[in-house]
Amino acid sequence: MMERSSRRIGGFKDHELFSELRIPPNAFFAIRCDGRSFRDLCESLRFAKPFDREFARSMVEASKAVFEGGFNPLIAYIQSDEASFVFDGENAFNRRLEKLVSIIPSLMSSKLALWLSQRRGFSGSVAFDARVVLLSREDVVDYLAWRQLEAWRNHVNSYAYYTLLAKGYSPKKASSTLRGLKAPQLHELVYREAGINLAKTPTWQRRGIVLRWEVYRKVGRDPVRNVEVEVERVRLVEDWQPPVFISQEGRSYLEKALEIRLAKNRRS
Ligand SMILES: Nc1nc2c(ncn2[C@@H]2O[C@H](COP(=O)(O)OP(=O)(O)OP(=O)(O)O)[C@@H](O)[C@H]2O)c(=O)[nH]1
Ligand SMILES: [Mg+2]
Repeated sequence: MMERSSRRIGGFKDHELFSELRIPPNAFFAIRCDGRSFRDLCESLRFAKPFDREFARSMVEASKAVFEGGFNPLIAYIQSDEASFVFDGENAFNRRLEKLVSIIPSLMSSKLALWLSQRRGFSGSVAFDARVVLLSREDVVDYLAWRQLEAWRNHVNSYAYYTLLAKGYSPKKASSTLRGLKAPQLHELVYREAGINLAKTPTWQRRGIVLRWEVYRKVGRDPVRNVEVEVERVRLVEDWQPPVFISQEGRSYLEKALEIRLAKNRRS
């Protein structure tokens, strides 16, 4: 009996069926995290509807925690309660899927909870889910453009929805009224009823927020020759006014940002 149970204990390694699942070595991929029940969270913390700059700030801080937590995304894109981190064959944890989709959202969750606790007196817990999106190098810009299109749709729909609620519509009536309306009609409705021009709202509400790498020059000292030298470094910057990704300008912007990190990865 004793022998039987001790054989059983420690015999579960082969039950860890998914631990060997890995992202293919040369694939690009995105890990997209999405806040769980953030409608309720934002409601309980009284964040402004449909957009609150402080909430967006907290999402940016939570996303930065991934960069600070030992990961090396090429770029991150944030909109609403979601953040996408794009990687090129990231070597962290040997590209093990379970590790990536558990640690990355954990970094976001713990940082967000801490941030909200310090800024809003929040004492609960928060969670992000995470998924992997396999991409080729050529897919990366289109993937980001897809998420940005989602931001734009959400922006128009949310403004229209809250415009109707402010007019006294019930949530159900507001939803049914908006169903089937085309974008120009939604713009018109928001302009007529709330005096808001949806082409003029803050850029981050329409286009989301980017965390990208930037090259900068720094003067350092060459210890061997004992002379001042200019060196190139990269640093992470926040962009609250990104271009429209499907435009030519937007594509070049993303390609340039990706290339900075890819070049650095190739060197190191
Ligand atoms: N008040 C406020 N709410 C926001 C803001 N940004 C995002 N949200 C909320 O976050 C929600 C995100 O959408 P979902 O991810 O579909 O909703 P969820 O409640 O998180 O649901 P699950 O992701 O399915 O768990 C939006 O519907 C809003 O309710 C903001 O700036 N202000
Ligand atoms: Mg969510």
